Amino acid sequence: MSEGTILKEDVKNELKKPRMYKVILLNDDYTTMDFVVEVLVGIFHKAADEATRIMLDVHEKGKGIVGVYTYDIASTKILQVEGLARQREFPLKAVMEEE
Ligand code: TYC
Repeated sequence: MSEGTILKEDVKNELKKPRMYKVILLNDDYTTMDFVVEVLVGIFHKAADEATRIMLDVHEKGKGIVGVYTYDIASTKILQVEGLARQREFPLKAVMEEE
């Protein structure tokens, strides 16, 4: 079926709530605290104080939820984290989990 075809299912799905995905940030020993805060502000649009709180929580507990998004938004943010981390040579990772 071509991508442009609108199926009855699509119409029905649009009336339902979309599936939502938690983006979870993982701790590691090498990424700097400043870079994690930069990611939380730049990619996840957190205020600086909230970004610092989330970063410290992930640092202490090993992982933490950064936000809840639709599939496309969650996957895009994870790719953006991966791209920025690779550029700066940090091993920082984020994963997603259906709510
Ligand atoms: N644990 C890192 C450090 O001590 C900081 C850090 C926090 C790294 C959160 C990743 O998701 C992370 N420099």
